[in-house]
Amino acid sequence: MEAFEKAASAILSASRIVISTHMNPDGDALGSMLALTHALRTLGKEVTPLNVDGVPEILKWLPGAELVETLTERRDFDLGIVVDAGALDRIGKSLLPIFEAVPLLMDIDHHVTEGLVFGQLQVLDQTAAATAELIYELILNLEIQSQSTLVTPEIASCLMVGLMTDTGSFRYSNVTPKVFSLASELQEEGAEVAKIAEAVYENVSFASLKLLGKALDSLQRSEDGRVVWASVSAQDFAEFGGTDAETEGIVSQVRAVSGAEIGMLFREIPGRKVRVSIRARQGANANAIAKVFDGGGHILASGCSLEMPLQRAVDAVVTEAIRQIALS
Ligand SMILES: [Mn+2]
Repeated sequence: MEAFEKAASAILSASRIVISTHMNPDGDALGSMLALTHALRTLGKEVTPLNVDGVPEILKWLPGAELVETLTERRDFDLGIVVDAGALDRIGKSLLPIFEAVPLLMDIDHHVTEGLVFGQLQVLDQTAAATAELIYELILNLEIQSQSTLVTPEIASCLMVGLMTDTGSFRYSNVTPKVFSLASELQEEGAEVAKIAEAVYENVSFASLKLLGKALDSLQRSEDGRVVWASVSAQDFAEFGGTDAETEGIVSQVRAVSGAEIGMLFREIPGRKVRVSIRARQGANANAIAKVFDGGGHILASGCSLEMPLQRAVDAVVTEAIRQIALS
């Protein structure tokens, strides 16, 4: 594919490269950014990996996580690369001026939304399950063009994290034969699957498990069982000292209830508003519910925020969800 070759030669011509990814970074965002950082450093490039929120506790073990900075004073970059971001502004306000100032900007992503594509060079493929898939291909192109060996066990591990997390451990509908081939290659290259899975999935904070308990205790469903929801109150957050990010995964457990077509999690962020995560099963539409409350996302995963007390927010969104699901 021509895009990979063009991207690889632009990288080889650059010497001071700044890389970033979306705020609240996940496994694919950081895994992709760090894999590329390792490869470019091997090529002798000066690389500055940035993330506005830094590395979350659960991903601190990633090889190279300590290299990630939240901001830099430098402005002498000759290439900027943004991976897995969806849109340029998702890298965060404070990093935006750096990337708007680079002479050459590259967008590498598997989220492709018309109108949100940016930069002069793009490596975009919405059929890719993870940005990690595209980074691997790019690194292979860099190997060919530079005639050097770049893929190390560290790079393989970083990419495996992206692949594993963006496919829900190879369970989602984005899993293609290519995903399994890539996983196989990465394991050959030294990615330690069991270690990675343990670090990602069996590494939860005490607070997050307590908050999960609170949420599950609050679990409710509509009369016909098609809408299921749970909530975490500001008081729960205060009691266990957990953060919003530590409740991120709860909503998928809510949707997992048999018969649930819509699963929702309400989080009362202390001193702020009520954040609602909405997940749909195939056939239902989470986005249509979120839109009513000025939110958005995808058909299967969306969200919105409401500025009102928790119980009122629950009542409003649940009523709307039940109304919509009855029509579907
Ligand atoms: Mn991704």
